[in-house]
Amino acid sequence: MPTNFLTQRRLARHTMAIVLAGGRGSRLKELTETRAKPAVYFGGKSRIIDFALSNALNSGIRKIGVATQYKAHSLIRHLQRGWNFFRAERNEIFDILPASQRVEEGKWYAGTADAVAQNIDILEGYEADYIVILAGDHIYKMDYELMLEQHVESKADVTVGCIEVPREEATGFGVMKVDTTGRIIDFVEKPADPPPMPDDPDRALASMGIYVFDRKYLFERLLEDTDNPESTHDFGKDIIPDIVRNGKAVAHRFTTSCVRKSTDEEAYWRDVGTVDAFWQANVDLTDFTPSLDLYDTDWPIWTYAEIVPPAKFIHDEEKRRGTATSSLVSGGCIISGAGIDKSLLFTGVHAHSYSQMEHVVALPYVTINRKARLKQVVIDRGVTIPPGLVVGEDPEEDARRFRRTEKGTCLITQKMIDRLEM
Ligand code: ADQ
Ligand code: ADP
Repeated sequence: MPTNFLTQRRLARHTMAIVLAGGRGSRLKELTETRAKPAVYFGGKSRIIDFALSNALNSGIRKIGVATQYKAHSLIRHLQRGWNFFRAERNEIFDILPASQRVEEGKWYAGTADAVAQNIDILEGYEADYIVILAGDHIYKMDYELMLEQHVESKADVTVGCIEVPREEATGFGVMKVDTTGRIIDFVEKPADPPPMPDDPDRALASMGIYVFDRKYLFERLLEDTDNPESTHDFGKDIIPDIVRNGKAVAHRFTTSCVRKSTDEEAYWRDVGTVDAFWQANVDLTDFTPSLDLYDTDWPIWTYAEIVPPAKFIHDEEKRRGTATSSLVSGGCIISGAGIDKSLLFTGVHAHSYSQMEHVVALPYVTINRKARLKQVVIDRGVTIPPGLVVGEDPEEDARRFRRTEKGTCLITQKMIDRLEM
């Protein structure tokens, strides 16, 4: 098949994306107490799932299903508000596929493969030739067209997106060995002792949980898997290892070149699955040149955003300057006589006079009252920080009052604040 722009466009047009967004994300602690991980806020304006969805859209895919299960309310509301512009008249589909016991009473989605299998009848109606399976919980920009093209050229049964990671981090991933042609010859899900890359003992090749299949092949495999009592009905644990053993699985390496004209310096892919990783990835955006470029007009990240007034910075009555340096400040924020550095403020944050913040990630509609001093914290949506609260200076005190990680990040929720005041 010739590899030209037109061919690729045609592949994307005949492809559906299924975004798996039902997982728990329990390592994000109270941030996922009421919302699924894909619905967690990221980067000042977006939610985590917006990255996978924007990648699909920017790659030319116009048929998308999102499988939801755990604590889906805020996720579904976000999708309805932000992703409702697909039109059946243009042969476009955007479906929310909640676990709804469609196949059998009492049967929720058992694993990721089951989340797709239970919707086969709906997905048949999409009339797509190829299926891209995506996770709704990673931050990255990737052109899936290039992966589709490789899939078709290599005549693989499955093409698995993969990236090099430090070997000690690979225990949380599916880890593969590939031959010189890129064919996967071994795949182990979450190995205790990950096999290293042949040329580097400190690195391993990890699955990104992104898979391309021919639709017909996948649905046949899923129906077989549904009938298999030994299977846990999971892509990483069952489907992929089985194809590696009995079929043809090929690795697609994610590198910078995957996004055309991108200014990103490295292949950026983050699982913001812990409070530390979440805090770090958000604070990284305040760097001089962050590895993730959110200002790239060639690869926009679409989201639902409220219409709010511009951010406002005020000298207060005592002539204290409201300033934010090396920071991202969203619309609707009011910084009044407060000093903010290397922080990321989502929509509608109000910081009052004499408050100081450094390395703070404040989710929408947080209020920081006078004289509060905060360092290395994540503040959940809608929290009111009381006047004079100090966080980030006394580790023991912080650990008693808030969710403090070993690396020193504090997560603050309204419940924790209410407990302080009792
Ligand atoms: P995990 O990180 O363990 O491994 P998993 O829990 O399988 O990921 O979740 C993958 C995606 O599916 C997530 O977006 C999650 O929200 C969603 N999901 C989980 N259970 C679901 C369910 N029952 N219904 C709907 N959606 C569900 C996987 C692969 C590894 C790979 C990593 C990369 O198994 O091989 O390395 O992803 O992060
Ligand atoms: P402080 O930061 O000193 O505690 P406030 O935040 O209450 O005080 O008010 C300081 C200034 O912030 C006000 O004088 C006003 O300019 C601005 N401000 C507060 N609320 C609003 C608002 N809703 N719209 C526009 N400006 C506001």
